Amino acid sequence: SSSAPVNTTGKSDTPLRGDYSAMAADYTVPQGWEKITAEEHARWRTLYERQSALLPRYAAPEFMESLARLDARDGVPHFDRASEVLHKATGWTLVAVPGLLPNDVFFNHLAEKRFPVTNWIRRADEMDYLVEPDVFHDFFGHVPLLMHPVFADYLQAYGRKGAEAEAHGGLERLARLYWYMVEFGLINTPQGLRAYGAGMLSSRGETQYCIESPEPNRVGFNLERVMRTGYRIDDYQETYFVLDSFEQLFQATAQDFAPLYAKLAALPDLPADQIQPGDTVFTAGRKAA
Ligand code: HBI
Ligand code: FE
Repeated sequence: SSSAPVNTTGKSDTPLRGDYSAMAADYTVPQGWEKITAEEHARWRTLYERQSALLPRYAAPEFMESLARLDARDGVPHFDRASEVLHKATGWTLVAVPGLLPNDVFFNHLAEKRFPVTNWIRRADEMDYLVEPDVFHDFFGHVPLLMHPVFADYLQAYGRKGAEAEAHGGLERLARLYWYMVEFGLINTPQGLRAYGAGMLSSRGETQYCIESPEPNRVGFNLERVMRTGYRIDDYQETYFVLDSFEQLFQATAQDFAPLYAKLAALPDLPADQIQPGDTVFTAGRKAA
């Protein structure tokens, strides 16, 4: 159903910013790299340098290693050139899109190892926060981990779950899995917790908050717990989930989700600001303590 793109930002009255007029049936568009202005490249460099300064202290090592291989420091990356590097690493390629896509279109791209990257960059007055993902969120936030074989395989497996979720009323649960474990995931390392989620690492404030703040809960990843926990789209997360490894996340998608959706349909949702019995607690947030 390639209907008008659903604005998944949760703000139904916010018109989508991108230009959806010239898109293909799969919502892809030309990137238009040659039309990017020097000012936009400079905005990219500002965002890139600002976030890169935070990575050694806050980011998972796998994220930093992969970002370096993408050679994206000098300006907005040329997606086709980046796709050559990415394809060698994990078989994925990037496709340019005007912005948020309907769930079915988005899932289908992931299932076929194509990552949709928005083809516009935020305005100068949106450097710290913007409602919809732009090229900096999508590329700087998401593409580095697509270079990591296990995480890349997880994301393809996640995409393949899309049709099943649509058929079994599991879309919101699958969206929570993406939100908590692709956008806002933490991973445990010998040096302590580190951020790998795209939503954190493309945001100066949340990169620091997710590791340093006493406010949020930080609890061990558990598939059912994540699928039952609501989330907010317009503020820092109240709970972050922690992986032991990316393998753990990949294994979680190895199972059939249909019986899980049926089981969870009979259980109440869980609030995002509470610790639950059975949680593996890394830190109890200020509210929950
Ligand atoms: N579209 N371009 C784009 N990027 C996303 O990350 C995205 C999307 N559409 C839907 C969506 N994410 C989430 O609702 C997923 O959970 C499906
Ligand atoms: Fe994202």
